Amino acid sequence: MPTGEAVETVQLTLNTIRGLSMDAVQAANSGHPGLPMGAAAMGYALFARHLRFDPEAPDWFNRDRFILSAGHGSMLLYSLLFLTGYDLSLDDIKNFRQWGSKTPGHPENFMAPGVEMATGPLGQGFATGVGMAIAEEMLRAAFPDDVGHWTYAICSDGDLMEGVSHEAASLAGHLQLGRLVYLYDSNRVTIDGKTDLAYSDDVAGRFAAYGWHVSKCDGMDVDQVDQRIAGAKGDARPSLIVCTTTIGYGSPNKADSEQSHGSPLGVEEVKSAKIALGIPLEPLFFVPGEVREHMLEVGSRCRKERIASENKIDEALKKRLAGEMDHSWERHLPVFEGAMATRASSGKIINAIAKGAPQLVGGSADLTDSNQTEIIGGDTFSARSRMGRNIHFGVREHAMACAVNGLNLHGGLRAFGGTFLIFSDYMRPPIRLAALMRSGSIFVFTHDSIGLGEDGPTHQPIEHLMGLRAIPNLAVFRPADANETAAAWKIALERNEGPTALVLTRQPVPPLSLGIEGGLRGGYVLRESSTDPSLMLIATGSEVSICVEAREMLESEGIPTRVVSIPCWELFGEQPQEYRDSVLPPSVTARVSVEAGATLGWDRWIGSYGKAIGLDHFGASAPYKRIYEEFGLTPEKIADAARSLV
Ligand SMILES: Cc1ncc(C[n+]2csc(CCOP(=O)(O)OP(=O)(O)O)c2C)c(N)n1
Repeated sequence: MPTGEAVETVQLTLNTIRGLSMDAVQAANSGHPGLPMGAAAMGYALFARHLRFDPEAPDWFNRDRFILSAGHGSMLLYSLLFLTGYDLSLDDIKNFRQWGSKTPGHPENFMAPGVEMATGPLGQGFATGVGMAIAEEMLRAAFPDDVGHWTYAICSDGDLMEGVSHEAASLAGHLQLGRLVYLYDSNRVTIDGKTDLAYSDDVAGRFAAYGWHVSKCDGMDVDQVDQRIAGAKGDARPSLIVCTTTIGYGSPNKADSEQSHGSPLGVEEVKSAKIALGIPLEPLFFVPGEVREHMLEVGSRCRKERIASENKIDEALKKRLAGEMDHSWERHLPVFEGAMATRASSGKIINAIAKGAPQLVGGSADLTDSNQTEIIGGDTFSARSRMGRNIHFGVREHAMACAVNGLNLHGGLRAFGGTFLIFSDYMRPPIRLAALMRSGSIFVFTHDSIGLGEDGPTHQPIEHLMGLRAIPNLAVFRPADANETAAAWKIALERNEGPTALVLTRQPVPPLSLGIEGGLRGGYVLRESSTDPSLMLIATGSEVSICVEAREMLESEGIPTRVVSIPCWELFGEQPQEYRDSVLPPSVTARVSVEAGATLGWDRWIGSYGKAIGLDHFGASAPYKRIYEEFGLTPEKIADAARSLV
C-alpha cells in the first residue's frame, strides 16, 4: 500500500473515477458509464498497489502491461491515466469521444500514452495479452537481468463469452503463463440484460480446467482485490480473479441493470448518483485535491525502479527494442533454382532471417509443415522451454493472430503466425486490429487458391485476397516466385507500422524475376514486350507464370505484350504516379488481369476497357492443373481474352 493511502482517500478516489466517468459520458451524450463505476475498485487496486508503470515513461520496456479488454469501459482507463499523471489532461477527459481528442470512444494505443492496445471488439484484449505474456517469457529467458514484468487485464462477461477468449485461455493454461493476471469484472449484466439470458458457464471451473489459478473476491473491495492479485502473482499458473461487482454502482435507479451499461445515465440520474456517492454536484468533472495528489504519488511509485532499469539495460536488448534488425540475410539468401512453391521459398527465407535475427519468432496453428514456418533448430516454446522460438498455437487461428499482435506490440520481438489462407477468415478481427493498431504483425498464409487442388472448395480461398486488400494499412503480398517472396519478407520486416499478409502457394511456381528489386516496389514490368506494348497482362502469384506463357503465344502472333506483376497492391499504389505510369502506361488500355480469386476490384489496374480473369464462384476438388483448365486459367484462355481486346 503506498504511503498516505488513507481509507477515505481511497474511497474518494473511487468516487472520483465514477464521477468523471458519469460526467464524460453525459457530456459526450454517449458512452458506457456502468463498467467504470462498477470496476473502479479493481482498477484502483491494480494501479495503486501492483501495476509497475511510470507515466513519465509510458514506453518503459519493463513496465507491466495493462489491457482494458472490455474497451467500452474506456473511461475507467482514461480516468486512471489522467489521475496518475500520464500526458492526458482533464480537458481530454472533458473531450471524451470528440473529434481529435486523445480519448476516443474505445481506447486506441496510438492516441493516448499508457494505452497498450486498441480494445472494443470483445475478447481481443484478453487474447492479445496472452501474446504479451509469451513475449515477456521469451525475453525474460533471454535477458533475465533486464526483463521481468506482469501482464494484467480487466475483462468482462462479454470478453469471456467470446470464443477467442476460450482459445486464448486454453493456450495460456497449456503454456503456464504464470505472469498473466486477469481480473474478471463479473457484474452479470450485458446489453440485453442479465447474463443468465445466454450464459450459465461455471467460469471458475472452466478456467481451472484450462490450468489456470482461479480465485474469487468482492470486486468492490479494494483490499480484497489487492490480496487476490498478490495471491495470483504467487502462483505459477495464469490467474483469473473473479471479481463480483455491481455495474453502474452508485446509480440509484440504474445500477445492476443493463440501463447503466452503454448510455448516459441522464442528468437527473447523474445527480442522484452523485448525491448517493457523496460527490459534489458542482463543478462537473470534480477532482478533489487530495485525490489528485495521492494518484500522482501512485504514478511516481515506480520511477526510481524505472530509471535504474533503463540505465542498466543490456545493449543487445536496447537494439532489439529500437527495432534494429540484422538484414545480412538479404546477402545470404539461398540461390533459388527451379520451380518451387512460394511457401517453400518462404520457409527458406524465414530460416535465413532467423539465423541473424533472434527477435524473429513465430509458429502456426497446427500447420507447421504445410505453412513451412518452422525455425529449424529454434526449439519449441513451451512451459518448460522459454527460449524456444517456434510457437505451436494449436488449432486456434483466432487466438494465434491475437497472440501475434501481442508479441509484436510488446516490443523486442518480431512475430509471425501461419495457417491456410482460407482460415484467415478465422483471424480477420485481429488482422484488422493489427492494422488499426499499427502493429508489425506478420501473417503467413499458404495454400492460397484453387491451386491447392484436391482439398476442394472448402479449402480454396476465393474472396479472401480482396477481403484482405480492403483492410486499410495491411500490406497483402502475393509473390509470383522465390525472389518476390524474399521481397515480401523484407517489406514485412521493415513495416513496423502495420501488418503484412504473405499469401503463398502450395503448388510449385517457376522462377521468373531476376532479383528482388521489382517486388520491393509492389509492382513492376516482369516481361517487356518486343516493341511498344499494345497489350498488358497483369497478374499476381501463381498466375504470373501463366501470363508469361500467354505472352509467348501473343508475341508469336505479332501482338507486343507486356507482363506486369503486382505482388503487393498497396505498395505499388504508394509508388509515385510516374513510376506507376511507366509500369502501366495509361495509353495502353488493352489490359487483362489474371488472379485465381474474386475479380472485384481489379478495375483499379485494368481500367474500364480491361478484362478481369478470375474466379467469382467456388472452386472444386481435383488435381490443381485440371481445376485451372476447367476454370479457364490457362495461357490459351488468357490469350483468347487478350485477342478480343486488341
Ligand atoms: C465482438 C463484439 N461483439 C459485440 C460488441 C458490442 N458490445 C459492446 S459491450 C457489449 C456487452 C458487454 O457486456 P459486458 O462485457 O458484460 O460489459 P458490461 O455490461 O459489464 O459493461 C456488447 C455486446 C463488441 N463490442 N464486441
